[in-house]
Amino acid sequence: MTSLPVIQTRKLAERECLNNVLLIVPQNGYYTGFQGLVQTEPLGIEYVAGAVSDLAKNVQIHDDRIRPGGWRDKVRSHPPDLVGIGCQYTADVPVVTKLAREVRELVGPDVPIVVGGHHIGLRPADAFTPEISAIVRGPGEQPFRELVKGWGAKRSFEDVREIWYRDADGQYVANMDPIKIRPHFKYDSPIMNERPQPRRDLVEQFRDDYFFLFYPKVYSVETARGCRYRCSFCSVWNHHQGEYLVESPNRTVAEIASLPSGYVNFVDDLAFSDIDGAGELADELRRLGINKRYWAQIRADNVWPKSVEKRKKHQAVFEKLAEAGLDMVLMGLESFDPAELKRVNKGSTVEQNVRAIEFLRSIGVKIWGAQIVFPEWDVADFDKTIEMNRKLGIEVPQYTILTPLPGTPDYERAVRDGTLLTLEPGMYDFFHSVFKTKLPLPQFYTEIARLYKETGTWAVNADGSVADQDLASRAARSIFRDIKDGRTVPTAVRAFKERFEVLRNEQVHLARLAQTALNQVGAQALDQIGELAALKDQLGGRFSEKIDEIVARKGQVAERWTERVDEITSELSAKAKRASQVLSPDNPLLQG
Ligand code: B12
Ligand code: SF4
Repeated sequence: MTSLPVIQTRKLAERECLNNVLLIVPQNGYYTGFQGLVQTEPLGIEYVAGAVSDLAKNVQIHDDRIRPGGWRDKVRSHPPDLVGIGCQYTADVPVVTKLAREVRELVGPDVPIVVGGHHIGLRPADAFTPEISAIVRGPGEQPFRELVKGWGAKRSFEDVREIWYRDADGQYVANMDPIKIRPHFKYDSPIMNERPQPRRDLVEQFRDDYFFLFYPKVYSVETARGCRYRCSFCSVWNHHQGEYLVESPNRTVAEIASLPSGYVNFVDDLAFSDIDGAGELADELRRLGINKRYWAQIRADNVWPKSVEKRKKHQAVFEKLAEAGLDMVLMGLESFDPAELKRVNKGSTVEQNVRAIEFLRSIGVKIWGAQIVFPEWDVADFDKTIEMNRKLGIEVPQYTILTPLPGTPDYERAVRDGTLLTLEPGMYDFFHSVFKTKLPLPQFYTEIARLYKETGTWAVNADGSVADQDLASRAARSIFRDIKDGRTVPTAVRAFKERFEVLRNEQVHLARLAQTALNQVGAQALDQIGELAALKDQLGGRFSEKIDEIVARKGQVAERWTERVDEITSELSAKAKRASQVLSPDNPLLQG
């Protein structure tokens, strides 16, 4: 038996200073989207727990996505000295602030409630509520450790860096320098190598409910943090202040080898960018005979660099990764239109997208193609996207509406230009448009459902025929192999197919979106009327009467939109019912 590398982590040797720390993963703030397809372990919170394990007698994680309200039992059994809540997604804000209120009621006024995670570090003001005591920015291990120490020693957060905290007067104090983008890229990074191990043991109680697509009980692994690129819609590089740090392949291999699951997903925003390290990782996985399958997020230009020499080298590494078990990659394709790629500062080309897909296909790696739906799109743009996805045979297409996330240049620009329809965090879920759309909103949302319906591995045309027989057979063979090798079971595959229906069903899209979409439809219509009113003077007397009339009918317009959404929702509901009869989950491509 070949020996495994040892994971080198920082030796923690401080004295315990608190009895109980409780960390809570909030329920999901999303209405519809990928949460139905993927529910993975909360790796970020597990790292945070790992960072304070020597400082508290008892650290607990409660995953409220799996057992809503179960944190109350944990509070009662081990009254916490400090509570941490994650706020990863912008859309989670309403859930997190409500949860903080409920926790405050139960724990009383003297227990600090700390919120951390991707979104909240970039727009902390969302958590400036009376119940929340402090907010952590960026990677949480170090600041949270300092928070626990500060509270244990002095009942004070004054000396803790990278946080906002409430002082004695109830004012929020920012204990940090402004975000500074440092283009610091480090492979075999000591910071990464020495970070504590994630406390997976604390979420084992929820493991049966974690899944990734149709793989049950999947484990997540992080090998890198941050990104070297600067896409204008992406908040990752601000969260990490421009750094890109990769751990040693040894640490990754040791961690993977310690996991019991047959499927592992790398959570890195940018995996395998350290191409030599990726090569070593593949070699080690093969040398040790670790037989697992992997999912990772990559860029097309890492598979298809422009220079021929580089391309040869990179592709040789991807071939080795495929042999070592690389199963599927999420590729940030964003668009098949050069102007749109430029607009989002992607830095890769349409040709690279296409060539990378073709190459990966040739070595048996499946594609999860992440694409942006732009608010200016017309029906023809949706048609073009469907055509491209079918032509390229993208197995798992992901279409999300261009959303200016807090902490991105897109957001700053939109705020500056006043182009946002809403600042309501719940609407920043990638399935609502927060920009004005060219198509009327209900039609825009229906078109998005059509994208999902007419593309992808599980794409079945409205008449029940398979959209792409070749793709479907390939997917079926691959699933069959996963079942044979014990990575998944038929019930998990069936459950996934049922959940996937959500994305393809206009009824679900519209019904779930109707409530909130209405506000937007209203806002959009009112906005247009507002613009018209502003034009009044310029247009002169002839039109001014007409405009006055229209403005007076503002309220009625919003009302009519409401009726129209209702009409469309019920029309589609009937259609979806007919479609679902054809699309029985037991009519699988699996038999192929
Ligand atoms: C992997 C990933 C996925 C995977 C999930 C697989 C998985 N294993 O989780 C997939 C592709 C399925 C996915 C889906 C989605 N994702 Co995602 N995803 C990520 C990604 C790349 C990594 C998350 C991760 O595990 N990181 C590794 C851990 C170690 O880091 P961390 O979670 O950030 O935790 C650290 C800190 O945040 C902090 N921290 C975290 N929690 C807490 C709590 C406390 C108390 C404290 C003190 C600190 C703290 O300390 C941690 C350790 O350093 C992030 C990007 C990112 N860098 O965060 C995006 C990201 C979180 N996802 C994002 C989005 C939008 C989505 C989707 C909505 C996409 C879509 N349109 O459907 C869906 C939603 C899924 C859902 N509802 O659950 C956005 C969120 C943006 C936002 N502001 O809302 C991010 C930030 C990427 C981006 N910029 O676009 N995602
Ligand atoms: S979208 Fe991907 S490549 Fe672009 S900055 Fe974000 S993580 Fe990096």
